[in-house]
Amino acid sequence: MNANHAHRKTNGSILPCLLTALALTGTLLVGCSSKQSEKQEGQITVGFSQIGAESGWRTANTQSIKSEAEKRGVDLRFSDAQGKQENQIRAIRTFIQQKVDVIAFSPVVETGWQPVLEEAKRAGIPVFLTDRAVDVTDDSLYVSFIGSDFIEEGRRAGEWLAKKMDGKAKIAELQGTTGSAPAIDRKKGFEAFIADYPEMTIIKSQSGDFTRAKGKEVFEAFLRSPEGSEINALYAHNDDMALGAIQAIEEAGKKPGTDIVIVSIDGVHDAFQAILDGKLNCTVECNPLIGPQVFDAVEKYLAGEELPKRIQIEEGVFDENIVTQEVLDKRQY
Ligand code: GYE
Repeated sequence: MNANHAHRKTNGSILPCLLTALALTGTLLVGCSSKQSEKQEGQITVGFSQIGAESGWRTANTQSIKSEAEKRGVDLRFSDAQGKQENQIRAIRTFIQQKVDVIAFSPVVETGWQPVLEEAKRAGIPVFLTDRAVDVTDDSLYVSFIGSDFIEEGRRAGEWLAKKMDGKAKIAELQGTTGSAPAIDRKKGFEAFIADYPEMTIIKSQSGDFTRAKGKEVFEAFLRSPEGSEINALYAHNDDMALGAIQAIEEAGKKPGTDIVIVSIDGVHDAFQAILDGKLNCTVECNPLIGPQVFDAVEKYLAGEELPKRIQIEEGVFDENIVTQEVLDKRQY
C-alpha cells in the first residue's frame, strides 16, 4: 500500500526530476565512454618506478623506457624515487591502488622488497624487475628480471686491468650505491678475477653513490690519505664516478689515464669522450637502452607466453684501442 502510494506520488510530482536525472545519467555515460575511448582497446597500463637521475646511464635508461612506451602506445605511469627506497615502495603501493596492468621497477637496493611485492602478488599484478635485481626468498614475487650481468662486468674490468698493468697494481675502488645489486656484484666479479694476481691489491675502497660529485669527493679523500701517493689504478663501478675522480686527479696535479690507469663501467658518451682525451683508459659496457626488451617481455607475458626468470642484455668492452671519433659519433647514449 505504502509503496503504491509512493509510486503514484512519484508519477505525479517527481517525474520532471526523474527526467533530469536520466538526462544527467546520459551525459555522464557519454562522458564516461568518451573518456574510455582515450584509452584504446587493449591498451596496457604500466606503473614504472625509476631510481632517480644519479648518472648518465640512468638518464639514458629513463629515456629508453619512456620513448619505447610511447612508441607502443603504452599508458606509462612514471615515478621518480630520487634515490630513496621508501619512495619506490610508496609508488608501487599507488600503482596497486590504481590497478595498473603491470608494475615494473628498478630497485635501488637489493633487500627490503618482500612485503610490497607480496601486496602486488595478492592484488594479482605482475611485477617485472628492470636493470637491478632484488633479494627475496620467493622468486614467484616477480615474473622476470631484465638486466645486465654485473658480476661479469666486474670480471671484465678486472681482466682488462690485469692485462694493462701486467698483473701489478695498487687499486683504489669507487663502489656504487651501498646495498645495490650493481655495487655488490661488480665488486664480487672484480675481486674474484684479481684473486689470482697476488700483486694486484685494492688499497682503498668506498662508495661514491654512482654520482660524479660523490666520486670526486671520495677520490680527493683517497688522494689525501697516507696511501694516496701509492694509488696507480682506479676501478670505478660507473663512468660518472670515474669522471668525478678524473677532476680530482687533475686538481691534485696528476695525469688521469697515465699516472693513474682508470677502468669504469657503463660506456656512456662522456666516458668515450674521456677515452679519446686520454683521461680514461677503459669502460666496460652496460647498456641502458633496455626499453624495447622490457616492453617485449611485458607484452609477451600478457599474451600468455612463458618467460625466463632472467633476460640478459648483451654487452662489450671499449678501451683506448677501440674508441675512435667515429665510434663516439655513433654512440646512442
Ligand atoms: O651502472 C650506474 C647507475 O643499475 C646498471 O646504475 C645500473 C647502474 C649504472 O647509476 O651508472
